Amino acid sequence: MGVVNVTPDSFSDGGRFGDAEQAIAHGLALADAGAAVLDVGGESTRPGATPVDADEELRRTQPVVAGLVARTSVPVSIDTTKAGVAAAALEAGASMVNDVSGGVGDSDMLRVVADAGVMLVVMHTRGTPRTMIEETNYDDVVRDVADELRARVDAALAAGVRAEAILADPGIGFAKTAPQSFTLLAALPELAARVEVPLLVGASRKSLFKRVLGDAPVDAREEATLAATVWSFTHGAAAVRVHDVAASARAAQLLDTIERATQRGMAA
Ligand code: PMM
Repeated sequence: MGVVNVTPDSFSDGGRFGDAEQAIAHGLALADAGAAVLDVGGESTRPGATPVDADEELRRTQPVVAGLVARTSVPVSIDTTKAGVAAAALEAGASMVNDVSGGVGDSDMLRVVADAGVMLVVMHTRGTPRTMIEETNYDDVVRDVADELRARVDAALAAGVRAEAILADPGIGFAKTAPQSFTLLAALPELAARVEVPLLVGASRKSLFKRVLGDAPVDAREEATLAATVWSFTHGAAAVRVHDVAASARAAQLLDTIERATQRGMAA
């Protein structure tokens, strides 16, 4: 999944793609680089970020969703917690909703997704981007995140979303300290087994890498992101959400080749 942020305050691309045409061009480049899905988002979820209203989010995302749907066959996802923004994007041809609130942020969201029959990403978080820094008390972070995520999956199923249409995301950096995020990455196989739907992992350029890289600039987090991609794909994740699609897509291609050779080796 390639990230197409259309926000003036996103920490990772600093609003460089704030203009719709630039965002569309960026999305098309990610599609060329091998993205399987393009994830368009108009509200920053950075810790402490100020919320934007639905009108502003629509103004940012709608032209980009429509432009990408018109110009590429790669499926488009809308990264939003608002049912109205999701509905408008689906109307414009998006085929996936990525909800970082896991369907909790807007009581109409799960119904909108179920009615449209599209794919849904339910991500684990607690509170809102403003409050999540305070919400990191877990008895056992792996078990608690798995249980809370599974509850979100069950709510989506109860609303009529098909099981095959759901991806679950542990929410790296959302209501988690850096050590908790690393613990979740370490426990991906256990999470996948507990949650029982395919996992998506979004670690790209996140601040947890500061722990390892010190104060290196954001661009230097790409190597760490690639390591997280390889780790995720070899430990039970079905998908990753990244800014630099080319590197992760090449790594995925290599992993597929090794996997096929392993299977041939076992069959021989
Ligand atoms: N992270 C961000 C935004 N949306 N969606 C999912 N499913 N998973 C994530 O980890 C996630 C997300 C924040 O990162 P960005 O500002 O770099 O897009």
